[in-house]
Amino acid sequence: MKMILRWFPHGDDSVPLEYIKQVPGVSGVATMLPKIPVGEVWPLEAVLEIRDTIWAAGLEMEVVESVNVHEDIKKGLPSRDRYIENYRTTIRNLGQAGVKCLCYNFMPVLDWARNDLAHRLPDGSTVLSYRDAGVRAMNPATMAQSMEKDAGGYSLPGWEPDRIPAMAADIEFYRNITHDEYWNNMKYFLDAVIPVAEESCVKMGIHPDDPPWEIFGLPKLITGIENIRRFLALHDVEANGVSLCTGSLGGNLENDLPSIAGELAAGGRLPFTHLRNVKHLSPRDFDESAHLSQCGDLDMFAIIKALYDAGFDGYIRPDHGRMIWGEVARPGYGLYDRAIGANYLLGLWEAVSKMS
Ligand code: DNO
Repeated sequence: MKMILRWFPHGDDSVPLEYIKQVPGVSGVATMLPKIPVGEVWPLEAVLEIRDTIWAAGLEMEVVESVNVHEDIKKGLPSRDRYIENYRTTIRNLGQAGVKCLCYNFMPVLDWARNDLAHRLPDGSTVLSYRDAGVRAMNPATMAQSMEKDAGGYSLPGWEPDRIPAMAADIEFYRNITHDEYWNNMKYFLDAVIPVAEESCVKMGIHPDDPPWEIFGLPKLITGIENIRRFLALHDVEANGVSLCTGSLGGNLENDLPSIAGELAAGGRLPFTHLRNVKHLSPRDFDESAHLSQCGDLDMFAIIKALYDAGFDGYIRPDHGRMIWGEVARPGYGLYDRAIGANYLLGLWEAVSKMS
């Protein structure tokens, strides 16, 4: 198991690599190339340049996150083949640079949805929160405006400004797509990219849908274990895996996270996990919380134990942290609370490993 943190390049992160290096037990970062438009190739030189920057700080770059899938692929349009070819080239380039895990998602239009990125908790910290009625009163454009207001000038992955104008038309488009058609579009993509991932020694890990239920009438596929099994069966090889995000799947209290984590890790289909806790106010209303079990609804000890017992040997990153101690950073991605979270999770891992 390796503990990593997410880091955004090109000066778009308040947290320097040198500070991440000082977090005990953290071996590397998950990064991305945000300046490359969705659908275009991540050129080898650009990937190597960012890898060298990360290496110079004494950290590893074995994981990339948010190699986003062009909407035409998800929609199944004839133009998808060009974008799929680009994706295959990107995977080869990443493999050549030593990347071992690629985290992506197949969510239509939206990457993740929250209606408040700076919800204040009684202790004065702020967190990302989801209120179902609030979300349903919005449309993607108003949600984007509200997010931008809270984002402190940082880009939000999946909510890049150039994506916003097309969102309303895209949502309309998906109203005419059935779930089976959407599964077929996903399979068409996997058929083309998974063999390249295998050749390139890159494990693909799909990120679950966040929240794990339908909003704005959009089809959601990666919402629970039944659908995850269906997804894995589309290509029954290790390179076709999951980036298990406990905070995303944990939005639905019916998802049994320790059991899902154990099943995926035991099957060798779990290259990456995002560990985050959530605290529900009702089944469809929740706040992201500090990572500790006592702060949310998820039992982090049970999740870590399930991973350990199943022989998990992938990457863990503490997902979104709270904003504390006056830190000013991209919502969810400050240093302080993620560093606390990483060391809490490492502590659980050490305890479980020594008890076993
Ligand atoms: C949210 C992140 C997601 C994730 C993408 C991967 O905070 O976990 O944006 O990186 O869904 O494609």
